[in-house]
Amino acid sequence: SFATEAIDPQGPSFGLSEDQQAFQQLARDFTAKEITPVAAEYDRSMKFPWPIVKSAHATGLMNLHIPEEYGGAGLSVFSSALISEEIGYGCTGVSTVLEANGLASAPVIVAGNEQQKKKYLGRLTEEPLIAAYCVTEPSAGSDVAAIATKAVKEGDEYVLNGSKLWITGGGVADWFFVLAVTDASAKPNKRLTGFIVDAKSSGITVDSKLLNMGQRCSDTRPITFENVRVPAENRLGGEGDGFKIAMQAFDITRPLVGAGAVGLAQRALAEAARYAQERKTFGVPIIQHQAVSTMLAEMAIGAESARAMVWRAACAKDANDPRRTYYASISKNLAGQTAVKNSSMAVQVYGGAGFNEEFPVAKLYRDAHIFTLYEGTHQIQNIVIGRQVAKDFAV
Ligand code: CS8
Ligand code: FAD
Repeated sequence: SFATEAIDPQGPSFGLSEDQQAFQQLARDFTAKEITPVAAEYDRSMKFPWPIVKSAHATGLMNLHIPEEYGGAGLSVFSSALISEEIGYGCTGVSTVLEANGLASAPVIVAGNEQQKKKYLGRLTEEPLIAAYCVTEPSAGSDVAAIATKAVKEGDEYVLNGSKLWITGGGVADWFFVLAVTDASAKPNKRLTGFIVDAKSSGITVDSKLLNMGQRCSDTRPITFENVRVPAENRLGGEGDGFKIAMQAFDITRPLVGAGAVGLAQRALAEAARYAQERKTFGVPIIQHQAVSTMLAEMAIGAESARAMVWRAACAKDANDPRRTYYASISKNLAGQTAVKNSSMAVQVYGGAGFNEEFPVAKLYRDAHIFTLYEGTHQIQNIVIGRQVAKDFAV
């Protein structure tokens, strides 16, 4: 019967190992000391948070999934998610800065040869450097297969021409992962090839930093490649492998982006719950008004369920589960929506103060929306999920 059913110690568990608790605590302490106190000022100044990057690098909170043989932390996606949530709790501008490095290094981890990994992953682990992932273009974001940047082979080099848009870390990067068309006549997902491009290569123009609604310390830029010569040894995998490499990177990073969104959702809950116990109306703290406590309950439901889904997706990737892409999309979608909803409810709980930048929740509200856009929009995650559902229930 149910009552006597043995609990399988190898089965699902939400308990964290000692190591995982230690990573989580390290990130929590780092966030409390080095991120939360300065988050509002970085939001205002829009400066790139170099001091935080350097300190995170020294503390071992960057380059989490780079394998140890290249100097990285060699952490599972699950443990990385624990850390991303903590950092996102302090400031998702900062978590985006740090995660974008993870995104740029993911194609190299997935498809790089030994020499490429040593050189480019090694650089990131030796020094606090930034790398950027250049896929999106002015005329193609969701439809990755439709990008137009070209790479033409000439001898033992490729010549790159084209424009990328919305590139996180674009103005501060040491190297780029660039996706380009190598065979325009091939079927859409065989047209593309991935390259590692040194940022100092001649022919690269990085435009001014874009003024975004939120996450303003993160550096987002347009980048143009004009006759940029890339050594053939910097090609990742074979010609035509680029689309799949770019997608495989998302299997790692979508749960981690989701984790950052959970951090924001949890922060919104914490700020709102504290405020609701201090602010009084009609003679009682507003938390005693059921309409307010219901908002807090909904925020808690959102944060807890999004976290559970992020953990599920991270474990699926770590286990190389064939459904990892599906779970990654569900986690990113749920966590992104939850961040938007929780930050919106936090503004509501604060009343007029929620609309004012002196209080923390206005920033959360502005920072949240990007989670439904970057790393694949809400609608694109639903396409990935919907395709799996159609397969699961094929008639
Ligand atoms: O185009 C795909 C997509 O995901 N679009 C969204 C683009 C996106 O997410 N962009 C994000 C840019 S980076 C960014 O925003 C960074 S933000 C800053 C850092 C943040 C850090 C906090 C799509 C719409 C899902 C699919 O496109 P289609 O053209 O329909 O292709 P498919 O038919 O689905 O697939 C073609 C082939 O590729 C294979 N595939 C697809 N996904 C995967 C994964 N792993 C391995 N292989 C994959 N995940 C698929 O199986 C097809 O293979 P075939 O052999 O052709 O059958
Ligand atoms: P579009 O693709 O033009 O979509 C517009 C709207 O149409 C969206 O609502 C979308 O969901 C919807 N839509 C599109 N196609 C469909 C469909 N088939 N079905 C239903 N709805 C659809 N990119 C990088 O490569 N590297 C980065 O580092 C990076 N960082 C970013 C940082 C920021 C701050 C921002 C804003 C963007 C960043 N991006 C980056 C780009 C981001 O991934 C794209 O903006 C995103 O994938 C959407 O592409 P798009 O903006 O071209 O929108």
